Amino acid sequence: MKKAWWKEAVVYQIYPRSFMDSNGDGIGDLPGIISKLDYLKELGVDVIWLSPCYKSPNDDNGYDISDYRDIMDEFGTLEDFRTMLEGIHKRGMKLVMDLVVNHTSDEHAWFMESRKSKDNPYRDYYIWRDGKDGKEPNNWTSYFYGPAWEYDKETDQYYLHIFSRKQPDLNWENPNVRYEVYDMMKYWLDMGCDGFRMDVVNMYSKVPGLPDGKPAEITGKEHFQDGPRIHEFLQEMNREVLSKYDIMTVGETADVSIEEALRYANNEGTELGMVFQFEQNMIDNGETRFSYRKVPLPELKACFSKWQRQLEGKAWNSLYWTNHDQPRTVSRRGNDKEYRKESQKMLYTMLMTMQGTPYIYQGEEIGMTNVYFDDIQDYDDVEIRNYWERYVVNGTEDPEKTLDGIHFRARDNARTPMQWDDSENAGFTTGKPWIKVNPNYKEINVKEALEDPDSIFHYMQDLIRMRKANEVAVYGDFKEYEPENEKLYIYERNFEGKKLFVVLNFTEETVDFCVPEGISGEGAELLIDNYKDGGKLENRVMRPYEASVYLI
Ligand code: TEU
Ligand code: CA
Repeated sequence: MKKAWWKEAVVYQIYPRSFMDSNGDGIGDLPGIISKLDYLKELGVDVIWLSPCYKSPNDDNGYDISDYRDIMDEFGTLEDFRTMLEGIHKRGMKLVMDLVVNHTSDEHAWFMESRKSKDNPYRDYYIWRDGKDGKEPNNWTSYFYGPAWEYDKETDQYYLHIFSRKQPDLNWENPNVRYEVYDMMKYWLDMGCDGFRMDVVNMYSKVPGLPDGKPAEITGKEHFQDGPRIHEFLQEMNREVLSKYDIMTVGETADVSIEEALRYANNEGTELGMVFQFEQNMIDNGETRFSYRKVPLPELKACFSKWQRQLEGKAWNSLYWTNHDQPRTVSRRGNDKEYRKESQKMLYTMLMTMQGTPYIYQGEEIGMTNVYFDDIQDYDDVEIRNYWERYVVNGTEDPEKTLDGIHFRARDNARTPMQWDDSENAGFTTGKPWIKVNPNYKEINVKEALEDPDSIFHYMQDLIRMRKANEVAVYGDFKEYEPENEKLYIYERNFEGKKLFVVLNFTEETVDFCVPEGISGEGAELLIDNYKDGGKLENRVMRPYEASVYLI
């Protein structure tokens, strides 16, 4: 197992639009982040992953970039960026940028040129095709619904956009595109950035001929995910850029299989350092995007345990519960009412005691919950808006049922403003926030968490300290007990003669725990537990959402 600083790090993801507003326009910004760097240092995180802050018309909140080398007006200036980067480094932390190069904004200069004429030098920076029988070139559909093609009458052709129509896909077959991207990456790395999170990194390579896909909710995935040249492109990117810097890279690989993940995040370092698997997010899928199912614990455990065991010694896991595209963890996997604190602490005890790099999304450290807006107009996300338009307004879905699905799993659940204190707008802004603050900010906010010795925040600090003090928590192997147990997740980690033993109660019931064969509780040291009076390692009753970690 090769050691690396980014394997031992704990990452904190900031969604800048919702983190902290410094100038009262209701939108988070870089000076706002700068004002909170001491808070992040106090939490104990090592790396900040910053969601896109580049110039953007914000059709997809910054994931539609119109200038890769400058800062979005609403967030501030390049000067502010340099000040923030300096502030991060001065505190011994690192900054990982979000690389979004599967597509640009349609307001990017390259696309403005490309759409001018068929023989424009930038034409094949994008994917243009003639229609077929007066319709789109193939049957692919966008992640944001509707066809994945937009007709452009100027040149009587369609351009591909697997996301919104304002996010035209770049043509990675064109070496000019690839080398422009590599050049831009060096611009940020030479400025001192410490790596990249790579947006939809497994979608750059499309199957030649762009054949029709099997009809599905997102049609065509099989032809643009893990495409024929993706590993060639990433190995080229690695040779041209990544290998020249001591950086962290993590790929967002929607729907990736274990086999593919082992290629993207292999130990030889020929592509990326690690990837985000999506199996854990799809496990509670219903029949449609905004429907869901309750997941029996053995299924959830089987997913995490498989990724632990099958990457061990071959590749490195990312460990996360949520991000800016997922609902809040405590609402999805825990109990966001009477056991909000216990369950969130238990859930993050799991992340901090597995093999991989743990990611804490902003607000998770204080147990922020889903937002449950009753009025669909209160949601902002292009994905939600398009879905509602297509399947409720112009479709047959029952509004109540769809809204219930949105309450459970919509992306905006993670995008409501960070809750700093109990003053108006949770101290996020003195203006009108771009999206409403979760009404529970009066009870759930950083100020009360810092004052409460038993808060999730203080427990998260202890978890991070525990992980840093015990290499077995980082590099240990993974062995599960009682996989069929429907209430407890029990596993051990081993490294250089140390054994970590973890027992997690995923339910609001009291549950009997029996020490497994071969485990001796004698001399086991209780490292951390969310009830702070956890018992010895012996047969005992686990309380609701109780988490206990022992060093043997
Ligand atoms: O997400 C792409 C993606 O495949 C999943 O997150 C998911 O399918 C999508 O969010 C719709 O639910 C990345 C970014 O994380 C996301 O915020 C962007 O909207 C998207 O790419 C396009 O850049
Ligand atoms: Ca602002």
